[in-house]
Amino acid sequence: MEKTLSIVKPDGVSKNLIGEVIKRFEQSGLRIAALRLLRLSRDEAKGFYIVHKDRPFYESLIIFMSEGPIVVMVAEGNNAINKVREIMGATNPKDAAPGTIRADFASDIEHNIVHGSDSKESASYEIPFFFPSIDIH
Ligand code: 3AN
Repeated sequence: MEKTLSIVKPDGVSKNLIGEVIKRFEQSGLRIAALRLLRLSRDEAKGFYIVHKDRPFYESLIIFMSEGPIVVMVAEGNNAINKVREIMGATNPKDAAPGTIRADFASDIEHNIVHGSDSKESASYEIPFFFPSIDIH
């Protein structure tokens, strides 16, 4: 069993897609092991995306990710990290496979509805960023 951190980003929450994202995860056999709705401060968003600090889109990403509430969750299952990334689709919705969340709902490469950890290493930073182990069930 593997765990991954997923986020319904501010655009996903404002488009009423919280249930849609969770439904797709659950229907693929993943189990939701932890769940919260919260709003990131600017500093928290910077900390979460610290790996991107030197990328040209970093500042814009921080503004976007702190502009409204998000839903953060831990999804668990076989091959959960890759499974969530398959359900999300490619970062740029123009490249996302038909039927993926980003192909169906994302407006552009930045406003792309969902986040999912991209490796075991990322998941092991991102899960405890939001959830102490006592809150993962
Ligand atoms: P993914 O979310 O598919 O793992 P990352 O980790 O490369 O993609 O990027 C993190 C987030 O940064 C993306 N979800 C997106 O919101 C934003 N982002 C990535 N690349 C760009 C870009 N070229 N221009 C603007 N925003 C970007």
